[in-house]
Amino acid sequence: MRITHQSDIASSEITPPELWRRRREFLKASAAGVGLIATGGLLGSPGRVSAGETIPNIKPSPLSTDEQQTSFEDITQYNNFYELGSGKSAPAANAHHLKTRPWSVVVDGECDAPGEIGIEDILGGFTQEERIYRLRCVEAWSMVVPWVGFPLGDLLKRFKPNSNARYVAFETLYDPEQMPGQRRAVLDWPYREGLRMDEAMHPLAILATGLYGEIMPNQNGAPLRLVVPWKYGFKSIKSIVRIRFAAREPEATWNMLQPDEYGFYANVNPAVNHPRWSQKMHRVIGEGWFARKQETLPFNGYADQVASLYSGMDLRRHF
Ligand SMILES: Nc1nc2c(c(=O)[nH]1)N[C@H]1C(S)=C(S)[C@@H](COP(=O)(O)O)O[C@H]1N2
Ligand SMILES: [Mo]
Repeated sequence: MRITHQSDIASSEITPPELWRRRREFLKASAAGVGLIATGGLLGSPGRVSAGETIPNIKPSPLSTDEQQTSFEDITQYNNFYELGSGKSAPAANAHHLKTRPWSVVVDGECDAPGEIGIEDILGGFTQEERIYRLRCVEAWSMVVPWVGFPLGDLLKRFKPNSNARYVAFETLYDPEQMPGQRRAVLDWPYREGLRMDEAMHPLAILATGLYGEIMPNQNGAPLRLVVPWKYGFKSIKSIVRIRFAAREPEATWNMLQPDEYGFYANVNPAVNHPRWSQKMHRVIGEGWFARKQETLPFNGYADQVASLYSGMDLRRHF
């Protein structure tokens, strides 16, 4: 696998982190040709893989739930992805605007080996597993998704976080041309999220590259999105282009917008209600609007594995 660390690159080729977004603009403007050749080492090859293609050699994970899986149709037609529109069906309708090849993720901040990794190297360089997790939205609905992905910690370790790295910050692509929702200030773009370092290193936290055995559909956060099964869905940031190790708690989009409604931790917690509705029960997508709601479990059912991360913390205050 090829990870381009900043130290491996001739100094003339190093792109200061604050310029990476502009380089993307440049690449887009210059179409294939010259731009890609000039920065080929940084971005990796523009592969042909796209949504709908099968991901080879997927290993089943013992960390999966055996609950009834939500249909592919519901998972890909009922989405939250404000960059592609604010209704549940808008992301699927606008999915074709998003171009996911070439794609790369910059990893920098408090680490000894900052750099950049292309999506082909992410797909080929980490063992892709099927992890069936329930995704719980703060809006009190859930679905069970057979994700394809790998532990987030496996990728983070390659960039050698240093002892100041207490948090990990994530950013979604900012490109209003591809993301029609970003043409309006619905949210403070780019979408940002963060985890504490120990949460990020927990084996249940994954980076997902697909679902139902196939390359991730755009509306679900292609080509790479976070999935943190013990937290509300808004933590699971989509279409990631930057990961930054940080000393302080990073900004998180919904938390900044409405801090009394969306906490930084956002652990699934039936005992702490959203100010406008209860979090005790939730609707299961696919069971129909009139089906009985399900009881929501602390940490979305993963208390045995993750509750110890929060020992000594007041989870009503740090919701
Ligand atoms: N970049 C980005 N990531 C995002 C969102 C978003 O609007 N933009 N919505 C979040 C919310 S609120 C939820 S519930 C999940 C939904 O994921 P799904 O559409 O794959 O079910 O994505 C999360 N990740
Ligand atoms: Mo959500």
